[in-house]
Amino acid sequence: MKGTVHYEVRGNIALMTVDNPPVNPLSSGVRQGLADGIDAALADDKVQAIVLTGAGRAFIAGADISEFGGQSQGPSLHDCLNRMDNSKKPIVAAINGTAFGGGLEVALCCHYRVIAPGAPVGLPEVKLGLLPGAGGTQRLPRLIGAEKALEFILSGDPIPGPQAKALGIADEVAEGDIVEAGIAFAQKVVAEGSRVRRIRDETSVIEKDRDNPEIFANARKNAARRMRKRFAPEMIIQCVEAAVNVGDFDAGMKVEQECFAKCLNHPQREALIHIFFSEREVAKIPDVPRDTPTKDIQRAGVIGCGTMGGGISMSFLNVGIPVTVLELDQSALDRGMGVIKRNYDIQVQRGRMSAEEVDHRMSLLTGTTNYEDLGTADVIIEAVYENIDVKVETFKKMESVAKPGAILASNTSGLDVDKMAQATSRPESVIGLHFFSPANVMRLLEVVRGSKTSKETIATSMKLGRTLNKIAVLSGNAPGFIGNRMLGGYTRQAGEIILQGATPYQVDNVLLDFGMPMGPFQMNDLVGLDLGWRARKLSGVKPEDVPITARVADKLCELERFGQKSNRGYYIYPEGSRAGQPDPEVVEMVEQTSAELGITRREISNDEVLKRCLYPLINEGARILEDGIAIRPCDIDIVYINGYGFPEVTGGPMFWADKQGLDNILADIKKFAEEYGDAAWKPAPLLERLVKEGKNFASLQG
Ligand code: 3H9
Repeated sequence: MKGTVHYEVRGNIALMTVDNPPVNPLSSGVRQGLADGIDAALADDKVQAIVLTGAGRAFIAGADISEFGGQSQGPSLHDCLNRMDNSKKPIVAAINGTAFGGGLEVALCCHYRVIAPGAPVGLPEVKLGLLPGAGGTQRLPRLIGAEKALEFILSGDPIPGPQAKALGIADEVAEGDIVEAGIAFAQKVVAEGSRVRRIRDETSVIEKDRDNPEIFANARKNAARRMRKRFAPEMIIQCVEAAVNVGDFDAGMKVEQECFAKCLNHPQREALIHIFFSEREVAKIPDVPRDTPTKDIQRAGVIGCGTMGGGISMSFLNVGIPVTVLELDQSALDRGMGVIKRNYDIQVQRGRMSAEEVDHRMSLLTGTTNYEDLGTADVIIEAVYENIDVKVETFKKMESVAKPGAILASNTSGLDVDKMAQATSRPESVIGLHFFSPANVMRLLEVVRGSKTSKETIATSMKLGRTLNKIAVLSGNAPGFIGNRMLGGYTRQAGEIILQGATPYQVDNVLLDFGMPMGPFQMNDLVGLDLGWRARKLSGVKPEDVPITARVADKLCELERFGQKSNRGYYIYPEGSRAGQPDPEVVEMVEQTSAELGITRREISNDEVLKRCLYPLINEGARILEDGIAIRPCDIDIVYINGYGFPEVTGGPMFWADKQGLDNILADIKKFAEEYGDAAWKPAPLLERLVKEGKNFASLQG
């Protein structure tokens, strides 16, 4: 059995300490220890009260997530909670550190809660596709009211100790030794007559909520907007509704258990827990051990203060790391720094940041037009024009001013990092740090190792990702790395499908319905259709040589329909709106283009649209694994979810592929190869091998 609970009696107090490193989840051994400890304390006449705390940095991080979906041993958590509920001796939770999920629910089952100021409490189950299934949906509304409870449970976000006290979740915030504070609190309760305050018996707060159905209507409205396609939020709302309207605690618990079981058995739960573990897995690099020395990054240099350079600078400023940003001339520098300031000012207008905080962040930013000023930076990231010659020249200049040991990084989205490294005499310090736009918001950081990048540079870059509150995924150095390499087939297929019979709106709707934040044509409108069109014009591509999938976009550009920036592209955007409306003229233009190309249009089913857009991602993903560009399938999942908006509830493209059945996918790919040509639809050898061996991508996780 995993984990334990230490039991000791100090005078008239039984002290129980949960010990299951590193974060004390409620594994089987912990549940057994809780049950045994409570029994022992209740049986011991010397003991008048019980104090429950955690060893190390956590109180209890919740249920043991790795146990879900399998057989669990020992007593259930509900057995433990029933023992606590029935205790005639007061139980005080001394919340020393993280109390999440089932951990907070255990604390809510205690009769009193003393909390350390730095201890975060939260009910993050919704993020795992679950709900607080150990009484959280029933006890919390009784304590803080349905509205606040719903907000807290549906956000899944933690709050620190003092806020927990203000909200009514904790009785006391205690500085210093939390165990001593817990014991002192317990002694006080004993001295005052050992009142046992069970939250399950409180009714006054929920009675007030009973006449207010608006609370639930609002929660449903917000959940539909913020958690599109999620299963758990509605279940959570139903449980809290039951707490308020059913009134009887045990009947409410029954509703909670039924809803919890539905969540547990829902495919979203498995997918979201896959993501939880994958996010931790991607930090593990087989040939770069955890104890690899890392450099301290105290100052950053950024070359280029356009959209990417500005966003990258903000990522550093946001975590208090000073930045020197370089532009070629003063006016570009002023413009770029002005945009950064404006972005922060918008945060102030929205009430998300104080003016003082903006001043502080801006005070950490220094602008320059002189490369020498980058000499004090521990990492220099270039974010110049995406052209290998320009990048190589930039790396020569970077190396001439960078201090010894500084990391020299490129924000390229797919160019050869080794070519840049070769332009310097310190290729071991060169690495790709591919931020995604807007860089100050997007969570993904693709870290690209060149053939000579040192382990220290890799380990430092992965750690830097965490410091910047990003999720860093390591990629090998090959065109397009992981993310952009996979994207090619997706956008090409979307372009072909509209020429064969679908409209751009059908394609977008299918992908929106799948859960993508936007479809490929909405994405094109956002990025700007003119980028490719201008590049083709500049390099003198003849109209007949334009790829057929770019023909419609080029025609739109000839009409100055560049996308959102000109209020017209594939969609029409009413002034000031980012919600595009379909345009029959575009449909006509697409049909005319098909006719010009001699393509007979036909009805294309939504199912075919989805498969033809997504299967190229899977097929290329298999190649990326085979080439060793991504370490594991889960690395690809994390890239796609955090960089490209692939719906979290699917678990990412490779996890989703396993669920569809790789044999089904391969059969469709072969069918598409027959219909549309081998070149685009050649099955990846790894996909064929896995199907032949009856295996899936998960079997490669190791
Ligand atoms: C629940 O409670 C349901 C109940 O309502 C109902 C039950 C009936 N289980 O994140 P870290 C592992 S649902 C198993 O790197 P940090 C993690 O995988 C649960 N393992 O550390 C990692 O392993 P490895 C609700 C867990 O300091 C190691 O611990 N609770 C669990 O950055 C260190 O984790 C949650 O959703 C777990 N519950 O962050 C909380 N938690 O080293 C989930 C962690 O092998 N956990 N591990 O890669 C967290 O949010 C963070 O881990 C935490 C620590 C903030 C606690």
